[in-house]
Amino acid sequence: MAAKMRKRTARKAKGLRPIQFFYWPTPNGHKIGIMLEETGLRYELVPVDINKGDQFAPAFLKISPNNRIPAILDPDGPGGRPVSVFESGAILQYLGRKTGRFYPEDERARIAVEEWLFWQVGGLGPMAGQANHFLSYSVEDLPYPKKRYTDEVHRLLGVMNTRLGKVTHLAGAYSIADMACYSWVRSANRYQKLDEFPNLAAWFERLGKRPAVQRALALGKDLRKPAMTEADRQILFGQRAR
Ligand SMILES: N[C@@H](CCC(=O)N[C@@H](CS)C(=O)NCC(=O)O)C(=O)O
Repeated sequence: MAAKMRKRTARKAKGLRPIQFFYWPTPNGHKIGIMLEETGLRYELVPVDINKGDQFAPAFLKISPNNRIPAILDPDGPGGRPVSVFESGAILQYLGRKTGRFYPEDERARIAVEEWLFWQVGGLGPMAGQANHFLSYSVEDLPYPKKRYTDEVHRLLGVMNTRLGKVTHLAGAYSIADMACYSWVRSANRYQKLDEFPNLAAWFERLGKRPAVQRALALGKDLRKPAMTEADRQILFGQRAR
């Protein structure tokens, strides 16, 4: 894995030793890129090529037992000792606590952030992921799952739109909840126009103008592949317990 995972210093800024960011340019990867860029923490990008099976390397599984990116390894974790974190929501919360930014300490404000963060990791992400799968990756054209998941994404975008009619950001102030949702709205926007969700469209445009968001989306540009091959498909789909 070490050979495959090229380490690069993505951004030199404040902080102690760089956080290792186990990454691939996907919506779940972008979320953490946005938080790292927003906070200015020092980090190294460690590409995990999920199309080639890097996510099954034993060294990576020690950090991320679910064989999924993103994950981080912070050499300066609690007590000054290294700590690794997997699951994007847990990573965002950890980085929010570590920096004291985008994750308020006030209990009511924190509850609002967590509501929308968990709403993303338990709802918008999985549903939009399944919609993507059946629209773009399934070899069979299956109308029922396509409709089921795109309907659910549509419903969820409507929930966001209603919320964003009352507040400028999901939890009031810009937070890790917005960062988590942004890349999945971006992904859904490939097949779902946002015109019918004006509050959501305005939020999406506002976030897209943030320099940190733009830097995060540009990360790993050279890693992206034009199209999925049959070999990639064999690795990514049909996984069962090992
Ligand atoms: N619940 C996880 C989901 C992470 C996830 O699904 N990551 C995908 C890329 S977006 C992945 O690593 N896929 C590799 C695979 O399917 O083997 C999180 O929020 O971190």
